[in-house]
Amino acid sequence: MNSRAKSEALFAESLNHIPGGVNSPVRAFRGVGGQPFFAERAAGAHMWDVDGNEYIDYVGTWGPAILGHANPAIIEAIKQAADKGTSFGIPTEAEVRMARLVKACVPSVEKVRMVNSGTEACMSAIRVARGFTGRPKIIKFDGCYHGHADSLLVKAGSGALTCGHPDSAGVPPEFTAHTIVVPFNDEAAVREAFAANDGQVAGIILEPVPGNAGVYLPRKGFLEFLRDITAANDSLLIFDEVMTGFRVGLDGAQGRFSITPDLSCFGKIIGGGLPVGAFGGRAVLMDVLAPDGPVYQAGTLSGNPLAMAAGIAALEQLQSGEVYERLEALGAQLEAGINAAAKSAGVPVVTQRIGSMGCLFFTDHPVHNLADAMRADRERFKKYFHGMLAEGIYFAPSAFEAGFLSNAHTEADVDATVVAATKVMRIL
Ligand code: KE4
Repeated sequence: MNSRAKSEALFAESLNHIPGGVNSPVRAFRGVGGQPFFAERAAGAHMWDVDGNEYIDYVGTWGPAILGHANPAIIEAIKQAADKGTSFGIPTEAEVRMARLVKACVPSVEKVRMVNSGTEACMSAIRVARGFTGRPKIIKFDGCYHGHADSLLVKAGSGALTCGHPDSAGVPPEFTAHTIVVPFNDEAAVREAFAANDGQVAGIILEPVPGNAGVYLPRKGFLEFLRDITAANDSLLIFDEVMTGFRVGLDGAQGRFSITPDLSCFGKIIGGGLPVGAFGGRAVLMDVLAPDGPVYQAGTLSGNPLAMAAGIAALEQLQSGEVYERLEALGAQLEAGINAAAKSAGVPVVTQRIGSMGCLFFTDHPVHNLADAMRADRERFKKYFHGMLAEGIYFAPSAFEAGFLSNAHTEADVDATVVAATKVMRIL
C-alpha cells in the first residue's frame, strides 16, 4: 500500500467546498474513522485510487456494478448514445425499450416510470399509494432505508444510521406524523399498527431483504404475512428493490420469495452506474400519475438517453447469461472463507448473505432486525475495515451497509480476500 498523500490533499481541499468533503455522507468514512481515498479509475472488480493503490472492490458503487466496473458493453452503449446528444426532454425509443425490459424481468410491473434515484422512486411510489387509497399513513421498518425524502427519514438505515441521524434534523414532526415505524420481522407490531390506524394505512414499504443496517433476511412467512395483511386492509404492499432488484435475481426479491407486491421501486443496477431509479406496478395504480391522473410526479432528466442506454446494456447482459448462478457460487466461496478465517482467529462473527449481497457482523447471535444489528461490535468492525483496506480489500466503510460481489470478481480475487481476512482477523 502506497501512501495516500494525493487523496489526503484532495480531501483537505474538498472540505473547503463540499459539506463533509463528500457528495453523500456514507463516503466520508465517519462509520469507520479515517478519511476516504479518492478513486482514479475502476475496471472489473478492481479500483485504483489517485495514489496508485489498487483495491479489490466489494462496494460496487453501493450496488450498481453487478457486472463490474467499466463493463465494455455498458461503456460502448453510453458512447454511442452520447454521440447522438445527451438529453432531449421528449420521449425516446430507449425509454420504451427500458420499460419493456423491466416488465419482462419483473412480472408484477404492468407500468413503470423512470426517475433519477432510488429516493425519487420510493417517494413517488408512496405518493401513488396515498393518491390511490386516499389514505395518509405509511408503515416502514426501523433500519430500512428508502432514500432521503422527508417522510422516510424516520429510524432510517444506511448513512442516516452510520452518521447517527436516523431521524434527520430539518424534518418538521408534521412531515413524519404519518410514518409508522415498527421492527422488521415483527408480525405482532405490524398487526398493532393496522389496528391502531384502522382504515388509515395507505401501504407498507420495506426492503424485502434489508441491506441498510447490514443484511438480514425476512423470517419464514414474514413476507407472505405482509402480503396478506395489506390485502386484508385494502392497503398496498410496496417492495423497495432499489438494492435487491436485479441483484438477488433477475426478478429481484419478489421473484426469489414468490411474493407479488403492488408497487416496486428500483435503482442502482437499473442504471448501469448512471443515475436511474424507477417505480412501477399494477397499471390501475400507476395510472393515477400525471398526465393521466391527479398524482403529480416529474423529472427533467427522467429517462435520460445515456442512462437508458447504460441500464439497457446492463439488464440485457443480466437477462442473457448465467450471472446469478456464478454470483451465488462466488458468494458462497467468500462467505465460507470469511467464516473459516474468523474461526481460525477465534473471533465470533455472523455472516448473512443472499446471493451476491451480504455482510459480516462481529457478534455471536443471528441478526433479524435493527436491534440485533446494533448489538454487533462496531469497534471490531472498524479495525477489520481498515485492516482489510491496508491489504487492498475495500469493503463498505460502515457496519450498517451491505457488501457486493460482481460478475467480474474471480475466484482468485475471493481467495486473496480470504487470505487477507485470515491475517486481519488475528489482530482484531
Ligand atoms: P438513492 O437515492 O441513493 O439512489 O437510493 C436510495 C435508496 C433507496 N432504497 C434502498 C434499499 C437503498 O439502499 C437506497 C440507497 N442505498 C445507499 C447505500 N445502502 C446509497 C449510498 C449512499 O447514500 O451514498
